[in-house]
Amino acid sequence: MSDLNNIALKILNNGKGILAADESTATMTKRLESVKVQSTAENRLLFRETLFSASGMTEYIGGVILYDETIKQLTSKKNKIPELISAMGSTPGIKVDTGAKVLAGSPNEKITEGLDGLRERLKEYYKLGAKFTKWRGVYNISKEYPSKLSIQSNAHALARYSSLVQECNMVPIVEPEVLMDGEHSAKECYEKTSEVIKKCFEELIFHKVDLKGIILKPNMILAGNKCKNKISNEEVAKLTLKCLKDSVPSEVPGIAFLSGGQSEIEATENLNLINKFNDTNFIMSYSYGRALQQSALKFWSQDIKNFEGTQKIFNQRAKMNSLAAQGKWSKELEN
Ligand code: 5MM
Repeated sequence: MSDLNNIALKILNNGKGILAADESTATMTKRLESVKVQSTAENRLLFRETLFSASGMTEYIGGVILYDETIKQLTSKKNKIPELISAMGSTPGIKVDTGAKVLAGSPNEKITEGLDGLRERLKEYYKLGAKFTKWRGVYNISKEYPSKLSIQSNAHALARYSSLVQECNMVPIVEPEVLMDGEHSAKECYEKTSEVIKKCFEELIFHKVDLKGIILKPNMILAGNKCKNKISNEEVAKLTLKCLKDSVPSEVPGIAFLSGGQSEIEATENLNLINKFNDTNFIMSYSYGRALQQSALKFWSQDIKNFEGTQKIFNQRAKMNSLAAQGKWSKELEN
């Protein structure tokens, strides 16, 4: 087994998943302001350090995706953040894209940037302790979107990123996120997501990426948030599995879903059903941002020094998702 495959498995094995704490400063500011906390570097660190030192990290979180600011910050005890994460038994990772920008030629769509100088930045992150990385391509659905141009150019960027990351001995998380914003049906989400993922793998293979050494981070198949015809959680799980079985090569060791704006419980319930019905060899786990942090952030904002209370809430969410990653969750366990 290759080193990269071992890292991917260590992150996702035994019901573990990923904490996506890689919000850029702009996004983190929105999150903090939504709970009326000032977005200073100290407060961003305080919240994140509170989560990273929670006991749930050891049991349920196999990897943490950091943002550039965080990976360079020191904890209150003057330790390096990646060292804290490793000491908790988890694996530090880093978001390396520089954000989604307007796509020239199709101004209503986005292309993710960050390839220039990436090889040098990767070496720096590796030295700082990162063992895996993340890059997110974003696609919106409407009658004419995502366009072929957006599907092709984001897949190309994800593949170039992945080959550079593997060259630097880290595991790339490949995140093509088809957004849930809009009126589209689940069927449209299924079709567009399948097209997006298939194109990503076509490019990954073309760029000679070792598929055993990546983690795929896709969206689940959901009806748009403004669609009148919602589907059941069982249908979400079945369609998601059907889409992935059909578009992901069997060498890929693991799939870690993003939550994409689902509520905490919805994201847990859907993951649980996916695992109950899972008839593939893929590990199906989580790489949640909002669905792991929302309640903890709300509680923390009431008293930013209440570490234990905040950690208790985070531990519970992490535990519920870990059970869901094994198909062992039920609603009753939430109370
Ligand atoms: C944590 O949020 C990440 C994006 O941050 P920026 O928009 O500030 O770059 C995001 O990539 C995240 O990792 C995934 O979308 C998963 O997060 P959710 O909240 O959808 O589970």
